[in-house]
Formats: sequence, structure tokens, C-alpha cells
Amino acid sequence: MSDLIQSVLKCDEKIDLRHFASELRITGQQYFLRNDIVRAFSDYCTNQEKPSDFYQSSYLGKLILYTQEIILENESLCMIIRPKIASQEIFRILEDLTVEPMTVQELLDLRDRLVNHHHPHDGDVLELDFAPFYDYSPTIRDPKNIGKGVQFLNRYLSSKLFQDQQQTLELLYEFLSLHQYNGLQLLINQRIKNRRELSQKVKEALSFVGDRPPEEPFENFRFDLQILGFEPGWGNTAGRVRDTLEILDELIDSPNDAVLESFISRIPMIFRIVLVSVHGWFGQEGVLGRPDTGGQVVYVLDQARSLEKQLQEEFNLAGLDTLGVYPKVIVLSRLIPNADGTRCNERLEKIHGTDNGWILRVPFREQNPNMTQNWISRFEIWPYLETYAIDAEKELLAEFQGKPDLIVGNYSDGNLVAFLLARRLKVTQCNIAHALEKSKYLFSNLYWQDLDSQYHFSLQFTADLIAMNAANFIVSSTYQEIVGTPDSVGQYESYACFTMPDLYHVVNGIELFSPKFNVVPPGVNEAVYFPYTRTEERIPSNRERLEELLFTLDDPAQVFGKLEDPNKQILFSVARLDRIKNLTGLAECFGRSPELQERCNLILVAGKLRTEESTDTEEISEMQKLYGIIEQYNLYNKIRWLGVRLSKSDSGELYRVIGDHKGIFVQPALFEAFGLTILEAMVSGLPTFATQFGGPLEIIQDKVNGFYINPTNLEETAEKLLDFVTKHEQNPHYWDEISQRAIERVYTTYTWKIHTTRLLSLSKIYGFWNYTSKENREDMLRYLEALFYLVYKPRAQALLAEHRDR
Ligand code: UDP
Ligand code: LCN
Repeated sequence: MSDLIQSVLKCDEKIDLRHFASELRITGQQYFLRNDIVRAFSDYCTNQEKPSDFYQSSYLGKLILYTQEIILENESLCMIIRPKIASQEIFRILEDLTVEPMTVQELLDLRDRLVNHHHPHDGDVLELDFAPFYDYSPTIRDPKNIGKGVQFLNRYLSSKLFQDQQQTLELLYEFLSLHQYNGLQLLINQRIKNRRELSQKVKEALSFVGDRPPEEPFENFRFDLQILGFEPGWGNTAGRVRDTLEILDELIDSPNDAVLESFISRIPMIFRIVLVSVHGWFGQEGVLGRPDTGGQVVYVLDQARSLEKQLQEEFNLAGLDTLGVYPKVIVLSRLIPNADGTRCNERLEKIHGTDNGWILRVPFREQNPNMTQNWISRFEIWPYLETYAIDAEKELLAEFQGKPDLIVGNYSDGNLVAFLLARRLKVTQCNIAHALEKSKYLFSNLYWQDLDSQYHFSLQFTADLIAMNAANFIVSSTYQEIVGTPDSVGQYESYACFTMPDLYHVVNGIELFSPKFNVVPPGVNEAVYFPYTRTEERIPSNRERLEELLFTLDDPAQVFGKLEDPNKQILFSVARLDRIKNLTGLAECFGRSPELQERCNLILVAGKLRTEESTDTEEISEMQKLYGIIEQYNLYNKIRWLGVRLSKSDSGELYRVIGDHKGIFVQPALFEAFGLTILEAMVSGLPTFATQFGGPLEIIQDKVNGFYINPTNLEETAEKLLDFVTKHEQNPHYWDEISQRAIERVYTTYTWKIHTTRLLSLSKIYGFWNYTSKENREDMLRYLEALFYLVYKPRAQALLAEHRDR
């Protein structure tokens, strides 16, 4: 990159650079983010009447293309350049155009100076650096492969492991001896005394099962195998036992990574799983659409169901179900005594559609009844989590009658609790972020001191650093959640280097190239969300009731607005009334376009209608804004705003009714980490227009099975919608083609079956890796504990004191 800067400086373009810098200076702004830079440069090119290809063909244009941030200070200009995904270079360009590379430390000091929080005379600020702890593990080289951690790890591990055949065998032998379920020995017993015997007995067992009919049940020859040294877990029939033993035999004789993966994936290692989801209203009915309760709840419940099912299938194939081995999945959430009509005040609730899936709710301790009796915003719950983890541990041990095999955290709070639990119980920890707030709120770290009274980011970001580094593996829904796109920084990437002025500097917050990262997208509940064309599975009375609710019902308690002409093309959206979900942006786009209003109706489903129903300031302000837009553009006869909380099955049918009317789904979020509503709409068969900022960019293939929109560009969004409406009018098959491809996209790529198969295989392989490499992460975990006790805990206690005074 410095070559590119040098090229700029060696030619006439240095004059442009100087001019451009002075134009930036004139604005009076000091800190420029990517959008500002691109806009300012394009204005500069226009004002200077540069040729139209200046952006692409000049060195300066290319440099600007890679520049993420510019900071002006006195006479110098600091450029933060992202030459490729997940890397950063920093330069200072002085007034005389000399260029100096800058260190991360210098950059963080500069940022502190910018907000007047740099006090070098008072000593240094705490510097956090996790890089040294990643020395223990291999790192991926090509950024393209980030997020494919397990494949990489498996290949690496295999090549290392298989260099020494004796050692491999020894490890396999030890590993296979470990497995038990409630005192029932699995896989091999003490009759196989060492690695040599393992290899030999596998061959004997193979010849024994090879002589039996493949379909013969395992019970028939269980005790013959036991004498040879083999216990249950290899298969439910002679054929399946033979297949599994053959894989092991191949692993012993001619090991390779694919064989290792298929063998480990078959071994019954995971029986009990905890999914931690603390904040929000966690329930199965009447909770969606409330503040802090959205996709995460849907995701965790569907995941729990699917994990149980997948494990049952696995145990069945392994021949364990007949021996009383069954999976148990617990969603750990908080018990909210004042439950506002939900079941969140119940300790235990069975998860629908499971045999042994439960929601276990543990209350926050009575440290402050005013707070702990009620729902608490996710931004406020930090002081209660440590004691919560201690109490939850006891309850989990009692419920499981033992330790879980895997702990999955969800969101910053759940991940912190997962860390505390995994540390105490010595269990594999998996992190799932759903949404990292750091990149959602612009400058949230730089101005944390101004925002802390409302958002407590100092606690949240510290919790994030602890949990993401502690986790054995991290599951993300998309690639860009980890490292963004060529233009934008990823959510995890934003933790790599940042300042929390006066609190700490993070110089290496997370190793993005670590194989701990794995992209495993979620699915959609196929029993609830399915194509509108499957009429035989739909219930006509529900369809009629929802049809009425959507188009004609005149009930001010549930609906606002009356459609003058219900036959117009429908634009449909479902979301919570969060600012970032931007339903108001969609209404504004509709309001500003007379042509859209002429040809379409807008139907919005949001949890609520009335400001009195909410205590959440953001939600109230979004409602007020929506009323304001309806009034301003006089949309009363063109819009329907449904303030209803739908049951799961109604929510599925709602999309299908929109499909019956050949409607369009629009997801206008300013940023969407993933976006489950997009999957729901697509699998229902709705042509979907979704934000280009975030996960939808990976779900949808633009113009193939859906469309991208830039929700900050209202005119362009309106044009794209109108273009579709026109094409649909001109070509009767257009809507159907997009609809069909949307359905196919979900079924081929976004199912829970694909997700849980992958998740379980990951959990086992990371478990095996931890075991065989005797991965020594104790140094890192100790460092993280210090961070927890010395930074997190005092701040959490201060917040608790504040809560007590409220
Ligand atoms: N949802 C709902 N009612 C509402 C708002 C949302 O049932 O009033 C559901 C929606 O169908 C989806 C989930 O909540 O299943 C929202 O998930 P998404 O990932 O789109 O967004 P999040 O709310 O998690 O940011
Ligand atoms: C949180 C979000 O903001 C959504 O984008 C995701 O779809 C949801 O969680 C489930 O992961």
C-alpha cells in the first residue's frame, strides 16, 4: 500500500491529494468514515472536472478506494487503509507530503486526542493484546478461507497427527476409551488394553460383523462384540457397525483428513447441550416483537428442536436409543417474575415438538427487586450475570444429572455466561453473536463515556472480548459477520483494534485468521414457513381470518389505516419497531413516491400500535415517527399498520396470504446482521427486496432470487420496487420465476438440518482437537479472567449501585 501512496506522490496526483485534503479540512470535520470519504472524493472529482474514469484509473482514486478512515490533525492527515479483507495499514501524511507509517498504538492515541482523552503525562492506559495467546494454534493464510475453520483445522491437525502413526494410534485409543453415558461405557472397554490391540481387534470385529446379515440388529451380537472389547455406539445393525469400524480401520492404516472427519462425526460424544440466551423475553408464545426479543429467540428455539432431532437420529443409527441413551437440550434463560402475560415467570417449559427439550429459567438474584422482578433492557443486565451463572450452574447440574457436553452462548450476555459456565464446568464453549452492537452504533467505542449511562458499552465490549477469545469455536451466520466485505469492516473485525478512551486500548482484540471461526447459517422452521402454493397444508379458516386482518378488518385496537383500493400490489414488511429495522424509512420511501402510492399499498406488521403500550424509548420514538410520516404524506388510505403479536403459525400463514396476492416483501434495515424474516419471506415464495447492509447480501443473489436495496437511498429503492412492479405487470411469469428461485435458495442452503449437522460435527471435531493437541489455553483464560475481575466486575458493581439508587 505504501507503494500506492508513493505512486500518488511521485506524479501530478500529489496536487490532487493536497487539494482534496484541504477540501476535507474546510468542512471543519476531523474524522471521516468511508461513506464521507467516498462522497467527498466524488464531489472533489466533480468540482475539479476530473475525467469520469479518474476514480478507477488514477493512483489516488485507487488509494481512496481502500481508505476506511481519514483523521485530520493539525497539519497532518492520517489514513487508515484496508488493502484487503481483515488487514489494516496506517499512514500519516505530513504537510510537506512526507509519509510515515504509524503503529496501532499511535493510531489509538490519535483517536483519544481527537476526543480530548489522551493524557500522556498521567501514564499509559491499559493495553489489551490477545495475539500472543494465538501462537498455540495454526492460523489461516488466505482471507477467503476465514470462517472455514474446521476444514482447515482438520487438515492441519491430520497432517501433524499422521506424521507419527504410533502416536496417532495411541491418541485414538485413549480418546475412544473416554466415552460414557450415565455410567454406560461406550465404544471400547478395558479388554482392549493398548493401541496395538486396538488395531488388531478392529480387524477381528470387522471379520465378525462381516459374516452377519447387514440388517441384523445390534442387540443380537452386543455381547459377542463386548467380549472382543467393543461397547455400544458403533451402529444399530451389523451393516452400520461394519461401516463405522471400516472407517476406523482406514484411519488406522491410511489416515487422511476426510476419514478423520467422517469418523469423528459418527462418534457419540454429545448428549447434553445448553443454549444460553439470557436477556429479552424468552418464550414460545406472545414474546416476539417486544424490545430485545426477536430473531435470537426464533433461532435458539429452532436450533434446540433441530439439535434434539439430529441427536436422536444419530443415537438411533449408533444403536444407542434402545439402551436408554437420549439427548437433552436446555435453553437457559432468565426467569422474569413480572411476566406481563408471558410464561417467562415459569421455571421450566417444554419446547414444543421435542421429547426432551426444555426452557430452564433462572431468576436474577434479588439484588434489587425493582430491577430483577421485571424485564431489563439488554443494555442494563450486566451486574446480574456473574451470580446468575453460579445459580444456573447448580440448576443445570440438577436438570442434567451431570455436566453438559456443550455450552452455546448467544449474544454478548449469553456468551459471557457461557464463558463463566464453561470455565467452571470445563466444557466446550461455542459463541454465537447474532448481532455485535459495536458496529451497529457508530463511534460507540470512541464516545463510550458519553453513551455509557444509557448503553453501558464499556461492559458489553469487555464481555465480548472475553467471550469471543475464550470460546473454543465461534459460529457466525455469514462470512461478513466476521470480516465484512471489501468495502466494509466485519463485526468481529471491528474488535481487532479500537480504543475505549481512558479505559483501555485494544491492539489485538481477536485473531480473525483463527480456525475457531466457522460460518454456519441458520435455517427456517419448515413446518411453519413453507411455500404459499402448498395449499393442501394450509388451513382455510386461518387464511380467511388473516386475509381479513391484513386487508379489511376495522379494529383500531389492532390496525391503523384503511386501504382505499386493496387490489393494488402489496409491499409487505415485518419487524420490531427498532430504529435500525427502519420500518419508518420504508414508510418515508413510500410517502415520498407518488408513483409507488399510485400502484402499491404498504402493509407493515410491527408488535405494537400505541405509544402507551411501550416503555422503550426507541420503540416509542419510532412509533411517533411512523404516525408523523403517515400524517405528513397523507397515507391513511394506502397503508395498513398492524400492531399485533402473532402466533407462530399465524406468522407463517401471513406471508403465504401475501403470496396469494403476489405481494413483495421488503426488508429495509439500516443494518441487518442476518435477517430471519428474509428466509421466512423467501421460503414462502415472496420476491424479496432486502437491505444491502449486512447478512442479506449473502442470503440473496441480486436479481436472481431476490433484490438488494440501499435503504438510505429512498429514490433508488422506490425505483427498484417500481421496476419490479412494471415487469410483473408486463410479464405474468416474472413474479413466479423470482418466487420459485427464492424458495429453492432457502431449501438448498438455509435449512436447520444443514445447520445442526454442521454444528454437531464442529463440536465433536473441536472436542477432539482440544483433547489430542492438549491445547493449552490456560494462559489466555487466566488473562481473560483478570479482565473479567479487574475491568468488568468493578464496572458491573458500579452499575448495580446505580440501579439500587433508581
Ligand atoms: N417477528 C414476529 N413478530 C414481530 C416482529 C418479528 O413474529 O412483530 C419475528 C419474525 O417473523 C422473525 C423474528 O421475529 O422470525 C425476527 O428475526 P430477524 O432475524 O429478522 O430480526 P431480529 O429481530 O432478530 O433483529
Ligand atoms: C439478531 C439479528 O439482528 C438478526 O439479524 C439475526 O437474524 C437474528 O439475531 C438471528 O441470528
